[in-house]
Amino acid sequence: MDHAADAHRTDLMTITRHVLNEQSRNPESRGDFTILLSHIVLGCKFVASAVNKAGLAQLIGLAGETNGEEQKKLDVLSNEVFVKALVSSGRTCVLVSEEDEEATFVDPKLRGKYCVCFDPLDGSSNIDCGVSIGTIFGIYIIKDKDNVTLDDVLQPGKDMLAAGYCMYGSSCTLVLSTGSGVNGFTLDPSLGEFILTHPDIKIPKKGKIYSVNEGNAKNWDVPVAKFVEKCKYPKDGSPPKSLRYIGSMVADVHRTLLYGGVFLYPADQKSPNGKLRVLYEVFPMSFLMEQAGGQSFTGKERALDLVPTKIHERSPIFLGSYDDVEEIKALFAEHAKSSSA
Ligand code: AFP
Repeated sequence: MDHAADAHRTDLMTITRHVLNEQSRNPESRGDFTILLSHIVLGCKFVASAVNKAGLAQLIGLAGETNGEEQKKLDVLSNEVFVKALVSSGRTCVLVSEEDEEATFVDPKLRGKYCVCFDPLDGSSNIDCGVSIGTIFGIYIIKDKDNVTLDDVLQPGKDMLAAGYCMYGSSCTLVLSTGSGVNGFTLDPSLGEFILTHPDIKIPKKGKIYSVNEGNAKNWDVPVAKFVEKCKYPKDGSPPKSLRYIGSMVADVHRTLLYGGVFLYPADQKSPNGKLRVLYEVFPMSFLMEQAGGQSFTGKERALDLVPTKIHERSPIFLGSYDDVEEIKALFAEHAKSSSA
């Protein structure tokens, strides 16, 4: 009998156990973060289950059957689940959700020290064709929970305490960083627990894939067009890169993290700030990339240095393998130099 394998199977590293281990290294830790995370995990499990049933619900016409109410759209439902889970954790004081125009300030009686920015169901336009979608979140600490204002939310990404995403795909995977590397956990449906399956994820230094919506090429700026041209027709004798684009950020970033390469949603002539949102798309994914050894760039600066001025602000983004992002940075620098000459 293989005792080592057997011990492994009976000694499961669940996400809660993992985070407790990490927190125990901090003598000031009171378990608040672990409690907050367990509420996020609950939201993810709920959404995973709802996403799994989505196709079925439509096919057998569950909509509106029970009490005459319209069946809620999945993104609206997911938002409600996360807001309720986060508020009831007693550990949050302000929430920013992609679904809500305004930030939610938690009732003072239920307040804790954390701010959570999240997109409850990113990529939701892909639901009806069964493509992987996900929840993205970033977590900050607020200095004074009793006097919290919107300014406390508009912090640069580098001040983030933790970030992660949960991908609802062929398996349900939660990727998390609390600032000391990146770990991936897969939901074991028979246990209802996220188990550590991808410890200490490191993105390859250079990748063979680029990921971008090429339908926007007509409006691209010069450095973006040059980069994509280099991917297709490299002049240094290297093989061309493969193009992969799902159109669901969590899925595209997850592949980039595991296989390497670069994901870009640039600014263009039509959308000078790109499409993706700073607080709950750009920052969490940039935090994870840096923690995994990659880079993230806006076309002007390190993405995590950005200081947002509005909660739903957008920013262009280039993230992925260190060397690939370095190449993009060089093209932007070269372009800036030639335009100022
Ligand atoms: P939806 O949530 O509307 O599907 O948008 C998804 C998203 O915000 C992000 O997940 C994708 O990376 C990006 O938009 C795709 O945008 P394009 O459809 O313009 O390529």
